[in-house]
Amino acid sequence: MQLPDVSKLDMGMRSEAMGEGVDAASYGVLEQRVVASDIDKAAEELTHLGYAVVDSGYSSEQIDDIGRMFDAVHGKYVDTYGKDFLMAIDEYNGIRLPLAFDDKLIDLAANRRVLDVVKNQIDNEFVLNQQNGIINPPGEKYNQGAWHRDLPYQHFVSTKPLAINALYCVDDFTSRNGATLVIPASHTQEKYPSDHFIEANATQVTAPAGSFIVLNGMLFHKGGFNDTSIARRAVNHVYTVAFIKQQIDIPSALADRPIQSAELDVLLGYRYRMPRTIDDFLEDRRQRAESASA
Ligand SMILES: O=C(O)CCC(=O)C(=O)O
Repeated sequence: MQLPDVSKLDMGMRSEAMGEGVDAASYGVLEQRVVASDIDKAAEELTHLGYAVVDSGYSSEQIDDIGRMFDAVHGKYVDTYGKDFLMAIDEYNGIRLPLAFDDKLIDLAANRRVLDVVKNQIDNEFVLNQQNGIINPPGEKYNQGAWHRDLPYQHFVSTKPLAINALYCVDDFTSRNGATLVIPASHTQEKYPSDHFIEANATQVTAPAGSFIVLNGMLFHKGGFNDTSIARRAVNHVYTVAFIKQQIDIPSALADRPIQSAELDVLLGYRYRMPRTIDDFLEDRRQRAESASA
């Protein structure tokens, strides 16, 4: 029996994975998790570490299109709400619910690979709670550059995830342009960790444009400092169990326009709107009973 000499473990290297070729020999193991697909791999990482990188499956043309769409939507957003106003409320480096400005961003929120991972993590139906365009400006602080959970002000641990984030990388996420930092496994603890723990364990997640950085919604994370001359752009999605209210009422923001698929009806929250009256509640029950018996 050969035990590692702990005095020789380099404590500064804990965030670096051992990588391929690691000797996986073990003893005393009766059960091992089986990973048969990319979804299983992401699920295992999400469960243990709280984060995983998932490829969107988009072509380079599609990735470039999303980049152009992002800039066009930011332009419309600033025209609609005004640069001075957005700057005054620290909202200039973002876009709230960009899909309300361009339907193609609904497709981004409904990316098949991401939805399959979310389905794996959240039992039962889930809704898109929010979609936010994020701009990490060069050489400046911005509103996502401080540690937070995407269910902020919450200090509990749940046995099953209630929220999963998928941060789409519009641009390459590199250490120089401030790729997202995470505190691994912080979704498993109620409290925000100590400064010591953060310094020793914070990990930067670099990923090419077209990837999604998927997080447990309770994992502490933040954007890094962008030390280049070009903004780093992203689109964050938070998917939650349906009983958590959406950040913005998405069906209202889409002016209640009809949605052509049952999956989007659920995802965008049309199936889970808060009934305003008892009559509305009972009518919703009637419709559910009718579709269940159809
Ligand atoms: O900009 C980033 O990398 C992090 C974004 C973020 O923290 C968020 O959208 O919640």
